[in-house]
Amino acid sequence: MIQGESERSYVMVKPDGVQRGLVGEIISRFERKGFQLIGLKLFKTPKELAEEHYGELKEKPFYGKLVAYIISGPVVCIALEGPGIVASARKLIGATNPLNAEPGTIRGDLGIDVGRNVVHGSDSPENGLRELGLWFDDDELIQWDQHMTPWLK
Ligand code: FUP
Repeated sequence: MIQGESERSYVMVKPDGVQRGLVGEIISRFERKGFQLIGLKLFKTPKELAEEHYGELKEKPFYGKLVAYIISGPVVCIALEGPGIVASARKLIGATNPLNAEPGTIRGDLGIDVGRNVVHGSDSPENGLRELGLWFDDDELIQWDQHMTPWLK
């Protein structure tokens, strides 16, 4: 994948979020915060990719159900860049279990089920790069300095 100086995170609207019509709401929260979109697509996940993405959780009892859920419908893959993006995106997303997530966070506002928790966000800068490499091809990511419109400078 394309390497840059700034931190990157892989955020994903999970199948429940797509089916419930929450894509715009979720992308909007990251845009309004000020993070830069560098990649975006609606995507039907191959099973092998879902298994690799959640490889660290292979031994967990919920792993099979988790993979089945992620491939149950299209997801929206979101690549974001900005200073401190990984930790900040995790704050905007909220706790893994939506019942424990603070109001004002995406999961806190929009979910009730840990097995249908609407959105994913990378948990470390290293995983941000790893996951972006899994979900995006190099040529799907934008380097904004080359494309930035003058009125935003
Ligand atoms: P998070 O980083 O918040 O996505 O949480 P984890 O990496 O610990 O878990 C990955 C996904 O596994 C969660 F998004 C939801 C699912 N999960 C369950 O289904 N049951 C659990 O008890 C814990 C996590």
